[in-house]
Amino acid sequence: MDRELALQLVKEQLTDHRYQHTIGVMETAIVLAKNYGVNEKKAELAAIFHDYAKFRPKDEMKQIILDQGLEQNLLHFNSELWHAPVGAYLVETEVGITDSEILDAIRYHTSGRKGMTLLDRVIYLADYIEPGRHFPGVEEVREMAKENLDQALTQAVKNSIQFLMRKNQPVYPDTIYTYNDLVNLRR
Ligand code: DGI
Ligand code: FE
Ligand code: FE
Ligand code: FE
Repeated sequence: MDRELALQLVKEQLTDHRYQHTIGVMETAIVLAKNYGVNEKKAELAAIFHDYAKFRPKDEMKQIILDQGLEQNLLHFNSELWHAPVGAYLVETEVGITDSEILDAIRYHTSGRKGMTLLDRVIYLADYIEPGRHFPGVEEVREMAKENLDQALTQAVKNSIQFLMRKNQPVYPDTIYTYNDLVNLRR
């Protein structure tokens, strides 16, 4: 699928603000993919569709998680997590993308997972550092991302967990597994 059609399909699903974020993730993901030897076309498509389900009603997402046998434990955590796995499902069934690497990068873009592929890493990080993001610590991660993908990713995951903990929010298990896996990797 070419970029123009993909962007057209996702634009209908998003607010203008979220569409601008998506463009930022796409551009960032392509730079990271070039830099770290990841398939640029897959990075482009995964980035374009990563937030495809962001504005689906909660009830619809919940029903998909139940009916399609997605990870049921998601239902016990913040519904903000649901758009990633539900997005992977909808991008396959509504858009017709079947590439499992692209679908996985969408599925794990919010939590990460143990054993993230290079494409998963590029999309997670691009989502975190795209130019429209402004929060404490993002500039440090942007700098790291130029030199070392895993160092930048580890910092991003650490920041995210610390952010959740400061707000007394539960941390989804995959998010913790991602952190542990990255820290073990560097030993
Ligand atoms: O969809 P985006 O806003 O571009 O970004 P995202 O998909 O990375 O994150 C969406 C939201 O999910 C964000 O507001 C923080 C939240 N989140 C991420 N990891 C966890 C989480 N919430 C909980 N409770 N636990 C997590 O592990
Ligand atoms: Fe997201
Ligand atoms: Fe993210
Ligand atoms: Fe996003």
